[in-house]
Amino acid sequence: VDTNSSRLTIAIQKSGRLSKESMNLLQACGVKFSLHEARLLAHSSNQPIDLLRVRDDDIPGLVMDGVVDLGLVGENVLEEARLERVATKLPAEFKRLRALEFGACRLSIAVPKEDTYNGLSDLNGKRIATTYPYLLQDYLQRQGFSASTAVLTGSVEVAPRAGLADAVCDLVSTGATLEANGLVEQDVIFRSQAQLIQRPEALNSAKQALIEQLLPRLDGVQMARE
Ligand code: PRT
Ligand code: ZN
Repeated sequence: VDTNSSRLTIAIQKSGRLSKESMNLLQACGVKFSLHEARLLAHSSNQPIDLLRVRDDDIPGLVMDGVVDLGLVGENVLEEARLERVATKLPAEFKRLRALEFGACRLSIAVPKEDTYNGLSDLNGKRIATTYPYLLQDYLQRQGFSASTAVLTGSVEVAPRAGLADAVCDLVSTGATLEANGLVEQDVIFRSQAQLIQRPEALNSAKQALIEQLLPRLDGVQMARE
């Protein structure tokens, strides 16, 4: 990827909950693609735009390091990456262009339904399984509590039953997954939706002009969907 070129590079999730809506939104903004499923990079056929299709977890870093110009990613992944990069002294700056109207979910603390729960103080000194240790610890610290974390990148909801943790801090949309695993949602610690972000340094004038042409279209598309 050459970010000095006049082609605008946009990172989107390759396959997952945000992929389809990310592609649909770009297409609705008049950016045409013919996707070869396996390809990392897809060139637009009608605009000087390239799509980089990666795991969602890679998108914040690619934007913050200036490897790509724009990224579409969930606020949860974005804020987790930002906190981690601040803690590890990596570049953590970016520009937020728009909140996007998809990918809505919340990050919540949930406990086994047979456990009584009167608030976060009940988890003091206990262990919480999560994929988002920085968001969780940031929240606990701000609330004045402390708990240890068990970091799992998948199957968080089975951790209490497996004896790995006392509670979970996981993404929820309908609540069906928690319910199916005998967990009760207690505290919402973070609300999320997809975001359009830009790398921190100014772009060359060709790219800047392209963005200024895309944003009003995006606003129009989002307005029409409301
Ligand atoms: O492979 P890659 O790393 O790119 O994908 P991924 O598996 O990490 O992410 P993916 O595709 O599952 O989710 C991408 C983004 O979608 C998340 O980072 C959120 O911003 C957003 N999103 C919205 C969700 C959900 N809703 C959601 N419900 N991400 C995950 N879930 C999971 C949740 O973890 C739990 O397992 O769905 C389950 C709960 O759903 P309900 O409906 O049962 O409550
Ligand atoms: Zn991911």
